[in-house]
Amino acid sequence: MRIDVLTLFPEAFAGPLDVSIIKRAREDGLLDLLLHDVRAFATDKHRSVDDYPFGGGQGMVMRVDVLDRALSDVQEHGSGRGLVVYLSPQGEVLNDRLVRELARKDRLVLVCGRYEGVDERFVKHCVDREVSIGDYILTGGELPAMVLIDAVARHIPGALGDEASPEEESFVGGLLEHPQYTRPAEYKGWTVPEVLLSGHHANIEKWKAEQRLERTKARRPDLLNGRED
Ligand code: 4GX
Repeated sequence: MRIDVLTLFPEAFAGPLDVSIIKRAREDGLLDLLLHDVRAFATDKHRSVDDYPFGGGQGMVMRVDVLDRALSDVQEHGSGRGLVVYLSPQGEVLNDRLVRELARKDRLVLVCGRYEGVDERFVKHCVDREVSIGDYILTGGELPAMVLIDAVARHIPGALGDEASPEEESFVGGLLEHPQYTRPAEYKGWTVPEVLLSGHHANIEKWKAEQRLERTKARRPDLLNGRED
């Protein structure tokens, strides 16, 4: 999978995507991540990428012409235009279903906004999906883009290695995970549920299923109401 990111802060992406599973997926050629500096597509002498909002109001808005040039240039390279995703609090909220849908694409182009957002004409004419990572406001779309990249990359076949499969994890059955324990079996008098030490596999599976259901009821009853949000 190829992911292109349009951002004013390409340097923000160094670090989080250079460790662990994502690092290995990139090294193995499963994930081709390309960062593009939007400011490189500014044409005036001040290299301006934003301007005052028509109709007034606080803050600045990212210019449609600069973003459109940046996107067109990126789309001229590589194969296919890719699915263009704009990260914003106005988008549909990211969940496991949407992550899997995006993971099936050959190419994604992620657009990160700063300031008060981007000119709506860019969203209307150039963006395929507007996606939010949750109902809170961040200072830009870079962290949301990194969250999306991380969540999607785990679903690229081979990215988790041979041992793990995303099919065996939380949300696959629409439920939360059961609690996990490891050695030592007792620490400061803190014990592990007896059943997990019993070696009785049928009882263990029954206990895990009960825990998943009870936790979901207690913590995320919304997940039980007809699947998804
Ligand atoms: N999930 N942000 C976008 C710029 C902006 C401001 C106003 C549209 C309207 C966010 C989120 C998020 C911060 C990214 C503001 N865009 N993105 N940015 N939550 O908070 O995705």
